[in-house]
Amino acid sequence: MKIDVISIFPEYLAPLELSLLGKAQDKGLLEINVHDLRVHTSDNHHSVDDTPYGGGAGMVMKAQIWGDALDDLITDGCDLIILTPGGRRFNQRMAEELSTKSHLLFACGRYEGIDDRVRQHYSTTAYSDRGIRVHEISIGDYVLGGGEVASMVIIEAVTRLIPGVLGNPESIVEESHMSEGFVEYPSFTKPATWRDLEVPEILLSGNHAAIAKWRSEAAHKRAQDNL
Ligand code: JCK
Repeated sequence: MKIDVISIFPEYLAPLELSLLGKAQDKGLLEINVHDLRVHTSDNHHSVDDTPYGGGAGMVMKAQIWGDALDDLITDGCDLIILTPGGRRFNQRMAEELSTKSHLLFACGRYEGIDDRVRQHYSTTAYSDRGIRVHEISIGDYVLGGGEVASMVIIEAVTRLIPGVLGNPESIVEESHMSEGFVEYPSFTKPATWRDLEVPEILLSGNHAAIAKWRSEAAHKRAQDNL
């Protein structure tokens, strides 16, 4: 999978080069490239934003600069992901779907976001005929300062589903069964007693059917408590 990320703060995306994802890139399973939006500015001040038509607070990122940046990176069949607080809420199902794609292109805005004509332009048939799909995604109901952290969240959730990127394909299968109605059982490791707290005895029994039943019940109890 190839991933491109465009931002005015490319150094914000530095963690993508580290650890798990760094190794997947060394193995050739993944190629992540981060791009500085400001290389597409032509004025002395390298400005990427301007005041909003219709008035109101804050600034809006200019369509022309984003168009130039995206034109350089967009490919046939790619998925363009625009992070925005009003987008479709990201979930595990969307992560699974995106993990099957060959090229993801992330547009990380700042300020009040990107001139909407950028989304409109890349959503036209000229692009859909080339297999290019545009997604507006939000990672949750809270307001961030920009799309950078959101894109890292999505990249982490998506790339760990690519075969060979995560060490443990068994846990992926387990999670895919979970992805509707999200349930998770509590986990324990040695020692069996810690600060007077005991590991549930059933987990030491070796009775795999009983353990599976206990975990399912514990998971559903926890899911209820989260409502
Ligand atoms: C991308 C700029 C900052 C802040 C204006 C918001 C009413 C618009 C996100 N889950 C998520 N939360 N926030 C983001 C996100 C925020 C972004 C950008 C993603 C680009 N900003 C910003 C405030 C507003 N309003 C509600 C008016 C943008 C994701 N993914």
